[in-house]
Amino acid sequence: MTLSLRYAPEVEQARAAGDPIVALESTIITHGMPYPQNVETARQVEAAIRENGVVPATMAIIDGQIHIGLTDAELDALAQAKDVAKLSRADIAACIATGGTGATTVAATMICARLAGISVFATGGIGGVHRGAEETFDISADLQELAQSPVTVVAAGAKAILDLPKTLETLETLGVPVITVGQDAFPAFWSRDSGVPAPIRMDSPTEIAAAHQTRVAMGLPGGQLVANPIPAEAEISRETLDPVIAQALDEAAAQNITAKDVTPFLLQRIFELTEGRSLTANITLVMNNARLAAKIAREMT
Ligand code: PSU
Ligand code: MN
Repeated sequence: MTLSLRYAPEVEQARAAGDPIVALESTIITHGMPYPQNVETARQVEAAIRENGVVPATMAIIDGQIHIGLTDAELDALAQAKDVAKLSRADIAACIATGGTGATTVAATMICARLAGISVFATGGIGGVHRGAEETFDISADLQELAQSPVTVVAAGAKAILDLPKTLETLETLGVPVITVGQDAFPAFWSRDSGVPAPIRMDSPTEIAAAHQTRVAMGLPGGQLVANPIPAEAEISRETLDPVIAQALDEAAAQNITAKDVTPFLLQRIFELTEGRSLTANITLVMNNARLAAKIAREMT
């Protein structure tokens, strides 16, 4: 059988012209932010990529079709839809085969990007090893995907809802380069410094693009995680967030939230408990990642 990919018009044009493209995920829209800030942010992120001379391609599965880039109407419909499936590596093929609709996580977006030949992807934060994983075995499929699909993923690190040292250990075991930008410490999403050192530091998009292309030339499978710290003026300190995260984790345990529901539940509770401050920071860091991803994509073409 052959897979049919449905390209948005501007993505189709960019492909024909050999222009750079940056992939974007859709779970951040459906499960990561409330409406209408989710669609407003998605539009701003796409605009920031275009301003840098690059074409954005937001991924989603709609009625069983892999969409590489969404029209504005599709983006809006997805942002307003209720009970959209959250698709990772394990569920994306079943959704396509049964004609379903769903949003792509980091892992599923990397799979779509690979199919479309797109090498750079911007998002907010990646999934990782959850706190208490030694009991629950809850480790995001995003980590395995980074070991398999040749996509450079630009994120603001990983949230402190995760176990960051275990996340970095797992990435090392999987052979995934973790590159911080402009500092030595691994960033913790809303905070610039997680207190954990990162393995590699690079200060320019040129170096990051070269590192990606070197892996490809060597035949090494998998991508890279680029950890780009949130801009200082938007950061929320760890002291402010630690009790909020602790409360959200306690509530998740008390309410027996498990599996795919854990990350969306925690994000929603942290949004509520910070009275929206976490969302403002989230929007700023995604925009910052989009701009860096666009620069890396330009270096690769
Ligand atoms: N982390 C965030 N924001 C998000 C997500 C993670 O800071 O929106 C989403 C991404 O789509 C990521 C997914 O791929 O959650 C990870 O889910 P899980 O932990 O269930 O693998
Ligand atoms: Mn999980």
